[in-house]
Amino acid sequence: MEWWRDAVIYQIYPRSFQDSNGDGIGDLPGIISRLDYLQALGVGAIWLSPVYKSPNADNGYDISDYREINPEYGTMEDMERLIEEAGRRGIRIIMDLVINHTSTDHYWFRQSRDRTSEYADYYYWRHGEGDGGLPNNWTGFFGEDCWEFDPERCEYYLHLFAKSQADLNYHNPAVLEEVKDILRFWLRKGVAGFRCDVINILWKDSLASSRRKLALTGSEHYLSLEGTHEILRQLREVLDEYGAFTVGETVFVTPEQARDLCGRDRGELNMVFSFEHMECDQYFLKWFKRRFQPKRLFDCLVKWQKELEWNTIYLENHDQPRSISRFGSEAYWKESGKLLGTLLLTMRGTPFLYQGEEIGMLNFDFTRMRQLNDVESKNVEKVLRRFHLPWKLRWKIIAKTSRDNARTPFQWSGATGAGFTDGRPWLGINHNSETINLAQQEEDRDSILHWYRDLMALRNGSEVLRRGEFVPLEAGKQVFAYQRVLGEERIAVVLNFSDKPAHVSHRGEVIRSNYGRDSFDGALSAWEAVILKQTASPSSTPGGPRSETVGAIDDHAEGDAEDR
Ligand code: ISL
Ligand code: CA
Repeated sequence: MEWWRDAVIYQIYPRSFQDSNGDGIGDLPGIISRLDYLQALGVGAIWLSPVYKSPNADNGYDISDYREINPEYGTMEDMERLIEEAGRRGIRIIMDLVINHTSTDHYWFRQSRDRTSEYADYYYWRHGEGDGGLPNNWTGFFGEDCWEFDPERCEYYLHLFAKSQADLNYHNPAVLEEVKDILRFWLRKGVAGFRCDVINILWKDSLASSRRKLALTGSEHYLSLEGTHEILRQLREVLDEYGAFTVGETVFVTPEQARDLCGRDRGELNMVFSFEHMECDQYFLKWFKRRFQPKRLFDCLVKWQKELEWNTIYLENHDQPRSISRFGSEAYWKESGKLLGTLLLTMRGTPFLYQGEEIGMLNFDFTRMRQLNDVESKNVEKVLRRFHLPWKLRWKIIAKTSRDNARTPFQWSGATGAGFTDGRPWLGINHNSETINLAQQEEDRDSILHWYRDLMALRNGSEVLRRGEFVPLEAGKQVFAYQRVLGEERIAVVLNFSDKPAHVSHRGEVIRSNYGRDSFDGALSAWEAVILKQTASPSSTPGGPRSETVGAIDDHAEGDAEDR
């Protein structure tokens, strides 16, 4: 039934995965040609970032036809073949569902410009305030105003993202009916479910101006409101006809709001992508980076592990910088890559692995704006310029945060084009592709790739790793340790997030070590990750320790004596 509790889900950013025809753009036949690779890796489902028809202002997150495949990626026949070929390998396909907005190229929007058309109210159209003023003072996600004037209709339309991504108006019931039909269309083709883009902002309760904030002025009028819950319940009815699964991308959610969106009894989503752990290395907004302090990440992960019965686990996606560059150490690239993989694959929840993470791909080494494609980076650079920030500082901010860091083509080999394309890639290939690539790591038994493959097999074959309770043991300045507990079984994971060595009191029989150890005396080298099999101590009752607060090293010496 709930297959998604047992699977590792792999995210593909189609544009950058595998090109099959030399035009420099990844495509569906390219993905099909790599299904054997994904099957051998141990993937249970693929989440495809959007492949629908789109003018690509935001690389597919601006959809102009929900029932057509972007010709750059292939045809509907290719898509059907992908679903079938993946299914044959035991891999489900999850589509990206972007229903907060459509492209302004969408037929609905084009019709909507005419006030007499049946689509007139599909979007939020408003008059400006006074002379030249916008309908309200809200600000958008990409650092701009969120109203654009349309000369044909002589009104403004709302766009919380880029100018060409117009927000749909769910106060018009016809819009939701359209969306239900789109779901049915894809479910009938055999997709297993949807990743729902910015799904907690669908419902806007009013378009009133509000008090100016540093960012997202107006968001109290649309973040996780009851109207959105109602929409999700209605969509669930359709999804249930097909036994389909959903994961919602939910911006700015608290654990409490997340429970309301994906709790078992709610009949809405199955899980959510929360953002709090992605914000532990910033002040308020991602543009204001702060030094990464591992403890902040650990505390946040523990909080979410405790607060939700089940949720997603992820360290990367197409909007975030690469995790080694961010939470690991490029100097200890291999060790920290394996450590982050261990974290991803041993916590409780459904792991989402982003393409390239399994070979330790790093942030893009671009040096100028010209090399970027990301609409968000371009907009933000403009805003920073308006604030007269010097180029050096602007660049520092963009280089660390640009979404293109994770969007460079997959590094399949050390050849020109990195095995991704024979042509000119749509976005630059990282210069490190000569050393960091799949072909090299297939040969090297000690590679990050082999570590992932091995841990995925371990997880797929271990009920305690898939379903066990999460019990925090230690969340210090550099060491994160936790147990997974199921009945009598106990597995401890000990991770040293530092270039410096560490010492811990946890013991057990070594199942995996990224330093190849076969016994463990508590000493951890730089970026060392060990997985230990422990025996249950008579004093600890299963489930009991879950309610404990995260203790310091010495508070958790229990079980030591026995395990040694
Ligand atoms: O990327 C972010 C942080 O830099 C977020 O603000 C992001 O815009 C937000 O998570 C919404 O993301 C999703 O919807 C966007 C699209 O650009 C993203 O790629 C998508 O993941 C608009 O559809
Ligand atoms: Ca292509």
